[in-house]
Amino acid sequence: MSLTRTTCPYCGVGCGVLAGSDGTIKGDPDHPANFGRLCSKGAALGDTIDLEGRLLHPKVNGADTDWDTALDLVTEKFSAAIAEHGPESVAFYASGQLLTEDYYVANKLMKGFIGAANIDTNSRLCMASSVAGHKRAFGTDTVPGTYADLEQADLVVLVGSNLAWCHPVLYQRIAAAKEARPDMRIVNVDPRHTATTDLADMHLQIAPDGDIALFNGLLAYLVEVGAVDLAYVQEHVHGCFDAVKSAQLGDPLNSGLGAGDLAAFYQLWTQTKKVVTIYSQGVNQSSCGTDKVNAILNCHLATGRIGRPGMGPFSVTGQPNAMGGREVGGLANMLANHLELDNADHQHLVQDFWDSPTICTKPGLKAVDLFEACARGQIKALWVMSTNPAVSMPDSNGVAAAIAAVPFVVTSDIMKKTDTNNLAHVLLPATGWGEKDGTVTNSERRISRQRAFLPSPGIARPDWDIISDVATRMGFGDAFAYKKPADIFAEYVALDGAASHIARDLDLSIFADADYAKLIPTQWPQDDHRFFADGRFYHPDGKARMIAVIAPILTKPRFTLNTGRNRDQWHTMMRTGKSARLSAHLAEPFVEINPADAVELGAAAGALIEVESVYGRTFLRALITPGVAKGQLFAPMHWTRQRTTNGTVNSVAAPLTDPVSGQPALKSNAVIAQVYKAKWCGFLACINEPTPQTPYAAISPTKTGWQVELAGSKMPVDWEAEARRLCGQTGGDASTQTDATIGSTRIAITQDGKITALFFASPTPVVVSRTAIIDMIGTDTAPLAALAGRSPSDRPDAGATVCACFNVGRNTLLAAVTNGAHSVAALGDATCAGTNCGSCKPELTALLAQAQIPMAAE
Ligand SMILES: Nc1nc2c(c(=O)[nH]1)N[C@H]1C(S)=C(S)[C@@H](COP(=O)(O)OP(=O)(O)OC[C@H]3O[C@@H](n4cnc5c(=O)[nH]c(N)nc54)[C@H](O)[C@@H]3O)O[C@H]1N2
Ligand SMILES: Nc1nc2c(c(=O)[nH]1)N[C@H]1C(S)=C(S)[C@@H](COP(=O)(O)OP(=O)(O)OC[C@H]3O[C@@H](n4cnc5c(=O)[nH]c(N)nc54)[C@H](O)[C@@H]3O)O[C@H]1N2
Ligand code: SF4
Ligand SMILES: [Mo]
Repeated sequence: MSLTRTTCPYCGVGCGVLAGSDGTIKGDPDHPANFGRLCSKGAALGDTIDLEGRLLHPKVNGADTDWDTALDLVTEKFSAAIAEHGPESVAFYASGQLLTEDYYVANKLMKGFIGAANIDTNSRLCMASSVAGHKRAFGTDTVPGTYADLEQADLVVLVGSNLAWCHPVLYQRIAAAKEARPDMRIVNVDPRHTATTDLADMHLQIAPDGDIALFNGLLAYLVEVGAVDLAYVQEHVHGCFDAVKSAQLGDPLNSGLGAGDLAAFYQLWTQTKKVVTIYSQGVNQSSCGTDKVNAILNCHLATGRIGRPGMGPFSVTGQPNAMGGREVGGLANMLANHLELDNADHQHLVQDFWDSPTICTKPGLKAVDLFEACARGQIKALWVMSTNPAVSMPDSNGVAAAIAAVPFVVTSDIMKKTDTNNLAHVLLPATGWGEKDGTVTNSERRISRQRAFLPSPGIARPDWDIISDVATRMGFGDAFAYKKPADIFAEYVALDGAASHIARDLDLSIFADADYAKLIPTQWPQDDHRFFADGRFYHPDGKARMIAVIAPILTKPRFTLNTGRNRDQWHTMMRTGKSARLSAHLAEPFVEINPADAVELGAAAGALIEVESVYGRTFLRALITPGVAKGQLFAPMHWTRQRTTNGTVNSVAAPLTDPVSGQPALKSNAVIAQVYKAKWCGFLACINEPTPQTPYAAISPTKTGWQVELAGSKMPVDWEAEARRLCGQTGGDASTQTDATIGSTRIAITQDGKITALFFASPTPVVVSRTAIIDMIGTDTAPLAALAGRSPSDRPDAGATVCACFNVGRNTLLAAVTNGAHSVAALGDATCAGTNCGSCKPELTALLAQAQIPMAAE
């Protein structure tokens, strides 16, 4: 089988992948991001490339149609809206998961040909505060360092980043560096304990949004102990030391940390020259996100610890092409190629280069404002590309209603059924990963190729091609006559050349003569380049700016809902949700809650918690853990209306934004919480895809079909009818067992001697081994034995999946620990767990720690 060299479509680490059309997936040993490593999501890419659920034909109002019909309609509606209401009456909402070529073309059409800047992207929810912070400090949106810096640092500070789960291969590179150099120190700044915390020497369990107080305190400390690099600052930086001296920047104790923790951290930081600060959504997704970024950058600038080996701030990008989107100017307040939207010279340059009839001269609507404009009726035609805002935006029910209010909505997606597609008039089938060609830029500015290794399914077309076709139908054919992605990439590089006289960081000249087909992963401006080593920044005077940022006064609602990610799911699960092995890691939306709060609410383990805000409510399974502090809750963002009833987290998230960047504060939502008093709870495993309508349900695929967790508010009159309705099975035999004393019901449905559904209901959360039940679906286990809920003795219950690559469950691992496997390596030898992608290693470490507590006490 010949393998194609391509790049992983998930996170911003940008790992190289060798992929085959038979689903073979291997880490590319030659790719400088991962040197052959992959994480669980990357390793499971082969599970997600089937055509199940794919959108294969354009649809207009729900019916399949041909491209001409669909695109003529899109063109007519957009053109009519522009003619009647002006260019600002239409909008694109794009994505950091588009390839650079797709993104470039979408931006060009909107800004140069439609003539408005109403193109914003999900990067607004992701990187906008980093972009704004970079620009304020450096004059450009520049990530100064490279991945090698993370390995060369003596101190890595992770702020608001769960690297172990969200950038697993970078995490593994740091973990390996620490193993090789045990003196390396790692500090984790996060209000909760995460898988990343396990690697840290110091966990600063900060109050939500306590970051500015923490880093302002560090800056004050640096001044106090004389650790500021005066020569560097004198030469290269406009400081904010007056503000520091006047103590205007606030009290570090407002970070929520104790004086001892603060002192230990400040000393460590000051004494260690080689410091890298990695930060992510705990910083960006905040109502003071841009200020947080600058509070961090201030400390690096004050000490000249930037742009040198093993030193610097490092904003890790989330999506595979978050960085590429920033380069081509995909946000509503950027132009293209790091050129300024509000600079007349830049406008003219881009307009001349594009030879376009017009050019936008003022910023467009940022994501939250954009959907509010939709709700107000201001947007007459909206095109959503490669993102699922009806789930991923805060106040997602409000956003869904806003989209529904737009007279004409188009989506381009690879999947048929998404929460956003359900609101659109026209669905356009895009080719997905493995089927399309283009480039992506990762967190260290490295441009890599994605290459096709599968045929295009149905009549799906690449995003750049769909957008160019609409541009052509709008009358702009000459400017969009691309035959292939290489043409677009060449134009993007040429625009950079045309702007080379304008002082910017972006420099693509290394790609000027590149052979696109053979392009190897290359950093701009060149490999291993670090910015600012020479102390030259991009403000007109060449100096960086420290910004005096004031720590906010923190309010304390009864509960602060923090949100984020699971190890094995990607955003709204449109791809990872297809994989049974990825879904086995955490199969249900949950909320982490502190034990003291659980007691206060009267929530036992496994209870459903109803979390409510002024925007909506959601039901989440209680995961009681001291890892979250009292008064805080944490829930993952992944579940959609496709996979749950009432389990979507953004239905309660507030659309509050950072005033500078417009990024929503998705990490701290004021909510109230109470136990949801269900009349009954249920668990169903079955072969058919279930269609629950209970107040709470969460569906996920299993290796034998589907599983559903349920909760109902009304006792069904007929349990068998309820079970049959849930799993959509009218035929076959049903065996029912009831236990009147505890009010439980168990039903097995068999067809032709095989078990097709097993249903369990009781007044309290169902206690039954999920893996054992799932394993019995499709087998000829006797119904009564199956209803006993235990694995047949020849198939021991493996427990919840920990290692997704080899499907190793918790019980199997605990058995191996009992049998003497007392290290991660020994567990790997005994069970294979952790020996492929290594993403579960933090959990193996935690499991060993837990399992050995009783032994240590003996
Ligand atoms: N498995 C997986 N990996 C992914 C993704 C995915 O969906 N799944 N998505 C990708 C994308 S697009 C992105 S943007 C990245 C996100 O990667 P990360 O930012 O690492 O992930 P999150 O879980 O969103 O949030 C990180 C942490 O911020 C903490 N936090 C919350 N509030 C605060 C605060 O006030 N201060 C501090 N210091 N910390 C706080 C949270 O507790 C959380 O642990 O992941 C990328 N990688
Ligand atoms: N509460 C909360 N909400 C959050 C976050 C959080 O931490 N907490 N994080 C935010 C962040 S950082 C991000 S990045 C967003 C992500 O949120 P979204 O971008 O909305 O989530 P995805 O599920 O990645 O959506 C991608 C869509 O594109 C489709 N798709 C995949 N490949 C292609 C392709 O090649 N072409 C086209 N046209 N479509 C394709 C997929 O099927 C899917 O429908 O969520 C944000 N929302
Ligand atoms: S770390 Fe995992 S998800 Fe991220 S690029 Fe690498 S393999 Fe893909
Ligand atoms: Mo993101």
